[in-house]
Parts: sequence; C-alpha cells; structure tokens
Amino acid sequence: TTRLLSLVAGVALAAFAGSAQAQIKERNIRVSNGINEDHPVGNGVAKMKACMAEKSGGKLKLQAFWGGALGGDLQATQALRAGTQEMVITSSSPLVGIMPELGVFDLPFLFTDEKEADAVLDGAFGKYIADKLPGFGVVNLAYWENGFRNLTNSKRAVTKAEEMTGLKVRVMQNNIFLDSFKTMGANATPMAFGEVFAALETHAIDGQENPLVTIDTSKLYEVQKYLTLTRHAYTPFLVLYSKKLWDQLSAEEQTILGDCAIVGRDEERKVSRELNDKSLANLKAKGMQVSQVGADELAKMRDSTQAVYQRHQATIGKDTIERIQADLAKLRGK
Ligand code: KDG
Repeated sequence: TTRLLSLVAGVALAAFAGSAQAQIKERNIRVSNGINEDHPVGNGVAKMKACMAEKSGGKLKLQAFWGGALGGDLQATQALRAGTQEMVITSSSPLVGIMPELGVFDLPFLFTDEKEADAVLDGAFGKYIADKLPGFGVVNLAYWENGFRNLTNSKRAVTKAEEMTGLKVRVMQNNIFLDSFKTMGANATPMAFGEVFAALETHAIDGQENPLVTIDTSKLYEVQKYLTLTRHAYTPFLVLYSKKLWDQLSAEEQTILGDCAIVGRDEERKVSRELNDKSLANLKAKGMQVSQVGADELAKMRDSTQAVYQRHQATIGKDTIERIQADLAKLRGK
C-alpha cells in the first residue's frame, strides 16, 4: 500500500505541476524605460527576465525598450492604462496628474538615506500607495531605485541656493519639483526626460537634476559643466503593469511576475548603489566641476523648502503626508 500511495502522490504532484505549467501561456511582455540599458535599471530588467524565463519554462519573455523608445514615462503609463503596453519602469513624479498622492515622493529632503527609503517603500506605506494604483489602471509590482537627485548646470558652480537665481533648470513634469526649485531661486521649467539632453545642448535650459548614475549613463557630462551634490529628493521607480492586461493573467503568471519584479528590484538597487560612487568619479574624470553644499547651506535649503509641504498638502493629501512622516519618525527613533 505504501508503494501504491507514493505512486498516487507522485502522479498527483505531476498532474498539479503540469496544470500549473498549463496556466502559463507563451507571452512576450514589453517593458519600457526612459534611460539607457547601461543604467542599473538594465541590470534589474536582465535579472527579472532570467527569473521569469526560469520560473515559466521560457514561456514568459520580457522585451525591453530603452531611451524612451516607447514614449516618456507619462506617455508609456497612459499606454498601460489603455491596455496597449504591458509594463513600464517609470519615475513616480510625472504621474502625479494621474494619482496626486504620488507627489509625496517628490517632497524635498523627505528621505535622509537609502535605508529609510527602502524601509518606507517596501513597508506599510509603500503598500498603502501601491494599493491605490489599480484604481488608476496600473498595478505596481515593486519599487526600484531612481535615487537621490543632484543639480547640474552649464553656467556656474552652485554652492548655495542664491546661486541658483536665474538658472533655467529643467525638472520633471511635477508641480512639487517646480515649486521646490522656484523656492530655491531657480527658474524651473517642466520637461520630459527624453528632451533634456538636446535642451541642454542648445542651452534652451541651463541645468537639470537627476541621480548621479543617470547623469553618468545619459552622458549629461557632455553638456553640463557643474555638478552640485544637493541630494534634494529621493525618487523611486514604479514597476507598473497594465491592470487591463494583468487581469488577463493566471494566478501563476501573476505570482511569477510579482516574485521576479522583487528579484529585479534587489539587483537594481544593489547595482545603483555600487555604481553611485563610480559615477561620481567618472563625472569628475569627464571634467565636471563638483561642488558640495555645506551643512549650514543644506539646512537653509531644507528650511526654505518646508513651505512646499504645506502648499501641496491639499493635493497630495494631509493623511498621506502625515502617514509617511510618522513612519519616518518611527524609523528615526523619535
Ligand atoms: O523612465 C525613467 C526616466 O524617465 C527617469 O530618468 C525619470 O528621473 C527621471 C527624470 O528626470 O525624468
């Protein structure tokens, strides 16, 4: 009887495994991003792609499009909502017109370091935000790292806010970034990332702000002379899936995508943090003049931009801001 039982168990297991595989169809999933493949997002996508292939027996394929080939962040996200594209890895910032609460991640000087950002994004607050997204036609599979943002420009070394006065600085299409940079004295203008290099090259704008790995892998050092290490905001990437298309997936396929987005996240964050220092060294080697902002000056920038929190509280949501600030206070042991 034991032999018979183990035979039956074996057959049942094989049948179950077979049926799970049967729940996985051949799919070519298209994902787009606004930066180049040599950005850490490329490492994350490669890891996610291998994970999906391994868990689906090669049936779930991930096809990546770089450099905004399928449109900028906002445009690609609209394609997801329409069900004409499966995935996008996008900044949250250009999406505030779709879901205003996302603006919470654009508040100046909100996060102090990556550890805090990970704890908030991968914890209850990140889930609180992610749970709202399906209502806007997208599903967030994970938070990847865009990173701490720094100012570059072609005009002059900037070591304090006053020196931003008159600088035409591109920011993402987002009123909070516009407000923050206007508050610090810059002449801020919104623009999709794909237009930034050309606008800098023609001096239509003087500067922009992005994490070091983006400034490096997008070769902005070719059109920017001055770098100021402000770390004025930490922006995440959202790994979004079209809800329309997500709902057509089986539970097994959804589980594979969700699990592999986390595998990709850990790789992308690891590479982003490893590359950060190398990118700074490379930017110096490429001739950028790097300015630190003194602690007292940074405190002044923080203080002056605190008013931004109040001005955008109604749009982002008082509850949302208070929730993230409570989580941060807890993390800081206050
Ligand atoms: O797709 C992601 C890019 O658009 C990313 O660079 C967003 O940080 C960003 C920016 O400045 O637009």
